[in-house]
Amino acid sequence: MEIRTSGPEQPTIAVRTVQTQPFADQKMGTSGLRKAVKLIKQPHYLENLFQSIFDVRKDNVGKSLVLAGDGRYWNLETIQIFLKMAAANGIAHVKVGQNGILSTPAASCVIRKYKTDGGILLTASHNPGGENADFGVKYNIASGGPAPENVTNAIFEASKAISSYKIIDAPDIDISRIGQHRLAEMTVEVIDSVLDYQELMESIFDFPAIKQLFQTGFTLCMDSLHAVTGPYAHSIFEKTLGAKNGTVHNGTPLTDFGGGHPDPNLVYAHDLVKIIFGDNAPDMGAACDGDGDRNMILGKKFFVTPGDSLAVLAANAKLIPAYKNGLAGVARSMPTSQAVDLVAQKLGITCYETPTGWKFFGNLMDAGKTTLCGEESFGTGSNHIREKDGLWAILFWLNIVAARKQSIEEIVREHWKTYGRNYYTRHDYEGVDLAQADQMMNELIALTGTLKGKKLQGHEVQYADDFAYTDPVDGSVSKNQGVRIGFVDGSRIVFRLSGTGTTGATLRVYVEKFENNPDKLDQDSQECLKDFIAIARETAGIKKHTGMDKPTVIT
Ligand code: VG1
Ligand code: CO
Repeated sequence: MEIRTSGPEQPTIAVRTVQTQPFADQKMGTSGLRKAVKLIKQPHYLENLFQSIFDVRKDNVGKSLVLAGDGRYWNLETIQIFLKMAAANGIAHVKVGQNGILSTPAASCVIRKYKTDGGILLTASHNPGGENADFGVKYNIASGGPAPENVTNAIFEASKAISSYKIIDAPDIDISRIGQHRLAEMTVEVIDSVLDYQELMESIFDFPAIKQLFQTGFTLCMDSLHAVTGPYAHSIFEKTLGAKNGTVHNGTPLTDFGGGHPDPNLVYAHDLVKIIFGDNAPDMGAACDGDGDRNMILGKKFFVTPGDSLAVLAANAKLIPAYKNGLAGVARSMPTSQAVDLVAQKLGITCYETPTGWKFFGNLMDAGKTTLCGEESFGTGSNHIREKDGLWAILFWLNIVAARKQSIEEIVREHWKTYGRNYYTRHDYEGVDLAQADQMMNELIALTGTLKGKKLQGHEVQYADDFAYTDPVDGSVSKNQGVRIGFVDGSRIVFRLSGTGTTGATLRVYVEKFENNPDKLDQDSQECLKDFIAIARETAGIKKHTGMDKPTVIT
């Protein structure tokens, strides 16, 4: 096949078909494919993956795609490979963020706004970046959301059978300047990374009220962790909303995120935590992850758990212009705290419980069944796009604070008084031997059938199962989504293995306990949950299988 470039005087650009061998490990996990950079760099590795995606899409000729990235190491090289392969596969138009920067929520926004046929997101999200760290590829469909399991499974099957890929030989495209370029018959449009996304935020929230809040002296410390949200945060908070210069910390995206873990939690966002719990702390602290879809919310010397955050957003949604008429429903991933369920009950709306991973919310939002969604892993979002959205969550909180004229701590404490408090923690055991981790999960699954009615350290088990989900919209079934043990007193333990790691296995243990005694709303979470943490360790044989006495990360 030959493709002619625009002018008749231009030489024809030949599509080169390159012979290749399949890689056996291109199965996407919870959110895209994540691998160590050194694996991604193997000859033909990314090309095989991209061709598998094009082959599964089938319909490529004349179509348009969005190409996004979080700025990590190997993004720029990958962008050039992808563009040349897109041109060779007949794609007509690719929108790429300037310098390759386009956050995951911004990509979802652009896909939807311009009705493109999907997008490729070059990110390993919260995983560290750099030459000796991780790289990743997410594939989103035309709805703007992550490809569902049937699509990622098909991509995996294609990747195991691939024998060749298509690419054109052409000079690299300059993506540092906004504007249009030609690549054979394809147009490459370099777009402003922030513009479309910021416009969407302005259409959802009461920007004048938030501006007013900053004018009255409210202070925010936003830590972008040297990842993708820096340019967005500078533009939205400092330039548009009038927060003082210096509000945004670590706002320049770096290929290695400054050597840190771009994961917004109390462990990895330690600099922000120090500021928030130090002297002269700002009124609010916030952070986002590598690709901008996660958020952490802090008040002055106060941490808001992701489960509480989701519940507070749901309870206060009517204060936000875009949600003033109420919510269609809410949804949370299974391990996420049940705090939002209580709000849904009071609002008289349905709360859906899905497996871990944002892709499971897509159908619910498309079908108009849910407006807000959230995960315990610092992910919150709504039907404004089809990804979780870190800056959106921060703006939501700012808008609530502006409307209620109360501090973040006051808002959360009032929430607990009304609904009770769901004490919550997640314990991660990282770097576990893969075979041991599988064996532990299998033993747990076998145990589930025997636990009902039994007392574990004095607490009676109400149910125990291996969570399976039937999508209420398309009927698809997802099995083995984690083991849950529920107790008669409403407490809950969940075990599952991570699907985003790149070395060994990571066991996640989620522990939750409900408390509505007004005198017991101010306990330390780890202390309050210690019985159930001990039950979890004992029941799963964590020490035996992992050799670890304590988790590597507690959130
Ligand atoms: C983790 C989180 C999950 C989240 C996923 C992608 O998955 O637990 O809630 O959707 O990361 O987030 P796992 O399988 O490792 O538990 V992101 O911001 O890294 O794309
Ligand atoms: Co992310």
